[in-house]
Amino acid sequence: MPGRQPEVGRWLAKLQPPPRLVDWSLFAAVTFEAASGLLSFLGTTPAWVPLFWAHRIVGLTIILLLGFKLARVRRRLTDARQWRPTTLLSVLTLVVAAGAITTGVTWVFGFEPDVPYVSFLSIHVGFGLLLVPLVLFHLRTRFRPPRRTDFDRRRTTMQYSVMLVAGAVAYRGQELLNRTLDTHGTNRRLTGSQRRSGEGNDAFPAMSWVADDPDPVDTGEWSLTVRGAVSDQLNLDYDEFAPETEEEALLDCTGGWYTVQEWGGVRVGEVLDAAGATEDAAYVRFVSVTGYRWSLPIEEAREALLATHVGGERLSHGHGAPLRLVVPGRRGFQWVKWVERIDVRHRGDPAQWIVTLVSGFD
Ligand SMILES: Nc1nc2c(c(=O)[nH]1)N[C@H]1C(S)=C(S)[C@@H](COP(=O)(O)O)O[C@H]1N2
Ligand SMILES: [Mo]
Repeated sequence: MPGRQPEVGRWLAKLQPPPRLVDWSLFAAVTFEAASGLLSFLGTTPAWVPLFWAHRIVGLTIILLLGFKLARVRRRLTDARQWRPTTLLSVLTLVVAAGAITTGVTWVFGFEPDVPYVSFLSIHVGFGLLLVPLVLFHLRTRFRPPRRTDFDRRRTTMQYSVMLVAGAVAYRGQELLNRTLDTHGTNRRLTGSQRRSGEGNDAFPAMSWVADDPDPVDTGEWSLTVRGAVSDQLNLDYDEFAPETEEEALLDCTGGWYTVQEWGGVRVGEVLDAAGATEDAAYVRFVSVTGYRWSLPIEEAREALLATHVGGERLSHGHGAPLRLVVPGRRGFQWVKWVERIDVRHRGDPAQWIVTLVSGFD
């Protein structure tokens, strides 16, 4: 079909923002992706849906922006005489960007290639986080802020609207394709996590956030300490935890899977009442034998469960025996396993964000 190619070319050229704007948009998009990706780790409820959508759409526009950029700098990469030391950094940035995009796209199509030690989605997260400093360095080596002339109210608005709409259409298309082909990619909840079905310990993976991997805890020697803003500090043995409350709750891991299980245990509220939490207590912190910890506002903590059982079975070591936290409505990383201490406190615990990342490294 003669004449077709130039037609598409002209069309794309119209869509293409000025070079400086493309570069800065890439930086903005990558930063947005890292921030929204990290923030999405907290999301579990329908209120979070717009964030997940934004992450998908902006992620897909990066493909277009990268295309513009590559078309422009192609010769700097293919012509060896134009290589500079910073070219290596540029190539590395490109490779990492391609890694983030392919793992993201692979993921939404429901493929989960088996990789040792980590979940496939974590590789996407790794690429994404690496990309932010790389793009920042890349931008620094050729720092040229956008100028007024780069912006044209009508043209710029048109270009960015088309890119975002293209991203949204591509994502919708992927959803429809997934449904038509009936891939695993359809079997997900709003966070993108895929279902693990079945009941009990073997129905879902045992996950550690980063490096937590304690030896099995001897229930005979274990006890739960409750201390802090309480009238009576407690030391509770395993026998005191008959699984008197049964509750169905959904565990959604940021590694990209979820499971619905029947958890058996004791309400945190009962333990707090037994210890006599003081009037001014505001937060409850759950601490693992590994040092891993998380805090919840006391009202929410009261409703949480200290579980000894899952699907009618005693918890296995991997799932946090003898005792683990079950907090419906919170992402999996906050469901502390191998709990050995509860601190009743007056304030929250910002350091928990660091502690969960480094606990388990000796
Ligand atoms: N002490 C401790 N608790 C932990 C973790 C951990 O690494 N250490 N990982 C969390 C993460 S990321 C998830 S998704 C859930 C997984 O629970 P599971 O191993 O029973 O599937 O436990 C959470 N509790
Ligand atoms: Mo997780």
